[in-house]
Amino acid sequence: MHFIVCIMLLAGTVCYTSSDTPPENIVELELQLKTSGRPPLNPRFLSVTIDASLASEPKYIAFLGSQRLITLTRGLSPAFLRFGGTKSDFLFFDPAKNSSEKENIFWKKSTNQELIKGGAIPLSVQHKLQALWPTQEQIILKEEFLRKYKNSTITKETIDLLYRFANCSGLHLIFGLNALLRNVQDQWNSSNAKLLIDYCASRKYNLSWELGNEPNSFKKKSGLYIDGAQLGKDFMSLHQLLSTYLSYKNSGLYGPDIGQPKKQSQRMLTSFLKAGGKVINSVTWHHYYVDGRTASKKDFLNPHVLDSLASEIKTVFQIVNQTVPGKLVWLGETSSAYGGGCPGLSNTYIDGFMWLDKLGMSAKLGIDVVMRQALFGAGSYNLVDSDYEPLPDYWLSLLFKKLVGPVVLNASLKNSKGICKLKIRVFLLWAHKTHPKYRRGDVSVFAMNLCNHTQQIQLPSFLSGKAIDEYLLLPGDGGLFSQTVLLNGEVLRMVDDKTLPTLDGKEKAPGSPLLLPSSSFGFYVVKDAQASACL
Ligand SMILES: *[C@@H]1O[C@H](CO)[C@@H](O)[C@H](O)[C@H]1NC(C)=O
Ligand SMILES: *[C@@H]1O[C@H](CO)[C@@H](O)[C@H](O)[C@H]1NC(C)=O
Ligand SMILES: *[C@@H]1O[C@H](CO)[C@@H](O)[C@H](O)[C@H]1NC(C)=O
Ligand SMILES: *[C@@H]1O[C@H](CO)[C@@H](O)[C@H](O)[C@H]1NC(C)=O
Ligand SMILES: *[C@@H]1O[C@H](CO)[C@@H](O)[C@H](O)[C@H]1NC(C)=O
Ligand SMILES: *[C@@H]1O[C@H](CO)[C@@H](O)[C@H](O)[C@H]1NC(C)=O
Ligand SMILES: CC(=O)N[C@H]1CO[C@H](CO)[C@@H](O)[C@@H]1O
Repeated sequence: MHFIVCIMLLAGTVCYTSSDTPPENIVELELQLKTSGRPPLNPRFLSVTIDASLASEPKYIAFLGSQRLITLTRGLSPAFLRFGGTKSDFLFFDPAKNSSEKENIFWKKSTNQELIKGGAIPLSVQHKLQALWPTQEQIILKEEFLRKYKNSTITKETIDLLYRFANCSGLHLIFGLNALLRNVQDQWNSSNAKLLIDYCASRKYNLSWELGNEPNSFKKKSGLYIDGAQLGKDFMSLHQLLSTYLSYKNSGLYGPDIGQPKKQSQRMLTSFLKAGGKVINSVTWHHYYVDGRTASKKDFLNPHVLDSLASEIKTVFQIVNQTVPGKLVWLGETSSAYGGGCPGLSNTYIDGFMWLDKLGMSAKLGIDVVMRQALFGAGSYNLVDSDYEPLPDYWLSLLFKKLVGPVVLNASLKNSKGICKLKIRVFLLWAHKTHPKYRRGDVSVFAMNLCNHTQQIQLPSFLSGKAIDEYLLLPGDGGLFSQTVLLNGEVLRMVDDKTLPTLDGKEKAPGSPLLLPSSSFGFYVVKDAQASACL
């Protein structure tokens, strides 16, 4: 069959016939309709975190009272909301203290209570918090930089506001308990955790638990060394404590939130899992590609940096396989760059390459949940900035939620070559069967082009008669460093504080070419691909 395809580029129009040798840039995607062998994705596969540093000063937790933030977060439901991070090991719960009274310079005593009851943060309070925030953010980042952490007190209102935020957003809260409260024999002292759990139980809060953050670096952060076997025992005692509550005897318990699996962390993870692995529901570890203080634009576009995740995933699976085979594995905290992210990179369009690649690779390699550090808060790796503006990674996450999963299929590229070989990254999943527009048998493909020229993705011939919805993302003004993103040419933005935009695909006539411009992300839903029939 001969048909003419014309591609309109800024430089002019290029035409070729389908039976000609393909243009040099053509990338043929060989769709293999086989499962990748991994179990279906967790419905909460893409999840988010709030760093515990947001509660360093009690008043800032009121940021979470924003209707706008709740609307944005609800878009990502179902998901987990992990409250944790280094600071969680420096938080002390004081049930007798009223935070609002101490903070009362501009804060009406009743504000928190109103928030908890379902009100939204008053605009005047929000603006005051935002005006104070840059100073607070510097304090938080400095603590991290110096690895010197002050203890902070959290109150019942902290818990209430956090829980209310998760509950209103449709997210399941995971609370990271302080593991650095220790008895003389170095065992975990659970008395403060018990007060906190008592309080949550009294409010009938439904949540899950973690204990400690990156225990491999406790020594650097606090001077205290705790070995993996001891931490395993501590998890056993937390599990024992939870089993005494009707509300929590079946609640989730996740850990040990180990850092990057370098040698020492690998040993710690192994001894932890041997001692306490049987009481956890999933094994959590953390991953960052680069150091936010030194990372460059090149790193964010480097396929070898992206590929480094695969070997770390394999390392963790090997350890899990040898100690607690079959246990689920989560990326319990993860982002592009550690140290709060890389300003100008982690909060712009360019971060999407690391984020989308991580989602695709984690899905392919069997990770059950990926928790993005962070949804909101200090640093530059957040999905939503402190003016409550959703950043490009937010929109990528939203599209992923709406279009992707739960069955992961095997995608691979035939005949990609040259300098672009590693730079076109393609992943394939079953379309979300809960998306109103799509149904079982539809297939989602998502791809990114790190190369500096347009690539064409060609579906195998047996799919050439299928209709396709294309969702093409390109940066807004500012190119790779843009804080906005275009979906099929339109800037994505909220309609109002209560409404997200509808994400519409562009229907492509069967057989029309899929062009993936340089630095773009593409999601394609191939309708009626009959994936189920082929499995
Ligand atoms: C996925 O496809 C690639 C390339 O065709 C192949 O090497 C690999 O074994 C496949 N994986 C699975 C799990 O089928
Ligand atoms: C804290 O506030 C609550 C409600 O406003 C009040 O009942 C309680 O006595 C206060 N506690 C302290 C220690 O002031
Ligand atoms: C645990 O901590 C509490 C509060 O700091 C303290 O009263 C208690 O004695 C500690 N328990 C042990 C066994 O050290
Ligand atoms: C608590 O939340 C989990 C996760 O959403 C859910 O599976 C469970 O049924 C809930 N438990 C109760 C008692 O509502
Ligand atoms: C798990 O370990 C067993 C035996 O040690 C090995 O045969 C199997 O291939 C491993 N599986 C994975 C996923 O590493
Ligand atoms: C694309 O990138 C390669 C190497 O990174 C470079 O050699 C080539 O000149 C670039 N092409 C364009 C059109 O910018
Ligand atoms: C404890 C609590 O506040 N739970 C609420 C969470 O949200 C659902 C509705 O989305 C309510 O029904 C629960 O009461």
